[in-house]
Amino acid sequence: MALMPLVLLPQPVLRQVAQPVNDITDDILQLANDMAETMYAAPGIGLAANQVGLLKRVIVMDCARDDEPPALWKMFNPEIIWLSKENTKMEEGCLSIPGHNAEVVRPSEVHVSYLDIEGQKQEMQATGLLAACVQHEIDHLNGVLFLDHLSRLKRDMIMRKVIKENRTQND
Ligand code: K1U
Ligand code: ZN
Repeated sequence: MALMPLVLLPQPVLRQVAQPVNDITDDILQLANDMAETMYAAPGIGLAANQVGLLKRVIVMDCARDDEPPALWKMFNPEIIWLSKENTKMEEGCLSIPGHNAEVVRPSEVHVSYLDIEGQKQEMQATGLLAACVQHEIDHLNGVLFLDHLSRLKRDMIMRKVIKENRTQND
């Protein structure tokens, strides 16, 4: 297992579309394991391959609370197949935009199809934090960031702060 460096905004890979995984090879399984280790170390509750610089449709998530056993999801080629009409507003963060959380409105419930670690097609249904997280991670695979769900005013405010922080770090 290995920790992978996280890609931060404004790296272009965060705006690119990841490509489907053809086979669940040992290399792809190793990538998912390394991503899970990186997510836990961050710490975070989800991670998409774009965030470690790879354009492959792989995500990992664990939205278990501290008082619950770990619930690690490894998903390959995840696809949203159903979205509820009802929406929920939830605070989101992003490991690629550290320190800039915001409230995001998304469908409250989703159904997702994906390949599991054995290459078998599976479906999951998610509500609450897991629903927000799986949508956030699938967005990453499509080059979409939670900022894109905010008003232009809020998005521009965060972008200005990120640019300022990057300038200060490079001074
Ligand atoms: O994809 C990412 O950038 C990871 C992101 C996922 C996410 C968080 C909140 C709502 C939707 C999606 C994070 O994990 S940010 C860090 C975070 O949420 C967290 C960190 C420590 C403890 C608990 C949560
Ligand atoms: Zn993110």
